[in-house]
Amino acid sequence: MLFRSAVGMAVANDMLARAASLELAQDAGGVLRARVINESGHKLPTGHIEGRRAWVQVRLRDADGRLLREYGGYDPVTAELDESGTVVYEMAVGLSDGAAAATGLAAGRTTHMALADTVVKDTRIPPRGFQNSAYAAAGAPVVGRAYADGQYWDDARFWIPASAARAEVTVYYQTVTRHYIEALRDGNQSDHWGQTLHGLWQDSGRAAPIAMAAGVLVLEGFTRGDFNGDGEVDPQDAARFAECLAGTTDAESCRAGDFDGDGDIDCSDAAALIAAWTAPQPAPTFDACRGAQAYAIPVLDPRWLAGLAMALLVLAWCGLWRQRSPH
Ligand SMILES: [Ca+2]
Ligand SMILES: [Ca+2]
Repeated sequence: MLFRSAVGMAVANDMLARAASLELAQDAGGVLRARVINESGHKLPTGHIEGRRAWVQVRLRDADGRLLREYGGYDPVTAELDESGTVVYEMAVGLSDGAAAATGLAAGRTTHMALADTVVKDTRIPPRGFQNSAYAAAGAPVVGRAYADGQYWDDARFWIPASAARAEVTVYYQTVTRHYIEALRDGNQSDHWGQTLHGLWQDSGRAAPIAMAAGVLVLEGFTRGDFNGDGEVDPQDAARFAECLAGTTDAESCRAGDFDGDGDIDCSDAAALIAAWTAPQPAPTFDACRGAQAYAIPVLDPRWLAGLAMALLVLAWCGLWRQRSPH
């Protein structure tokens, strides 16, 4: 029995390893691009909803091997995944407003699959031959990520610290999440099976993630803010940056303009882009940041100056009075 189980796991792991492949590249401006390719004949990952997920884990190290930054970190003790900064490929269902009104439950994501009537998230990577309209018509639309017709891969983009020399990337698959197992346990009020399932999950490694694909990329130097990779921070980059600042383009494609690496494009990045300007043309100004930049610089309001002068006069007068008063 143990032998058959081990063989079954080996076969499953082998299938997982053949279901995805990974291509790594360094884009301009300090951006790592991890292309996860679906090599299977169905969405990746497939199987029962709410239970399974896959994600990209990235470790960026300096020349001495020190870990500078991690995306998609997973804690095997708590079975918690840090979803910020990475892409999680999964499907989630939920209740529409109508279903919520009919059941008295909250609208939105749920683990009560029998009550769900809507897809609130489906970021899974489509297979070859994918057509948005056909999948939507079949009740399996993409939700929360964009895949063009015919696209059977995903490009996940990650911000690279300036001193990073090497990127280690792994695509992980997990059979079931802690959240889902706990929902099953807590939702079972009639017998022991919820608790028993939870115990089995605990005793078998909490559904430890399995590596589907992995790769390493040696990183090269770059100029932050240089979206088009011509070595200059110039008007073309400024135009691209302005789109990112306005939020009219997807955030992941704006990583090259994220000077402080906090995951967004804002006026502090705009100030850094102006400081990094190398083109002969005058550095740009960004209308959206005029107020913010003025706010960032201490304003010498005439009323403040008058108040300060008054305070100094009073202090000086007090000092003088003390000196002259008899002890
Ligand atoms: Ca450029
Ligand atoms: Ca930023």
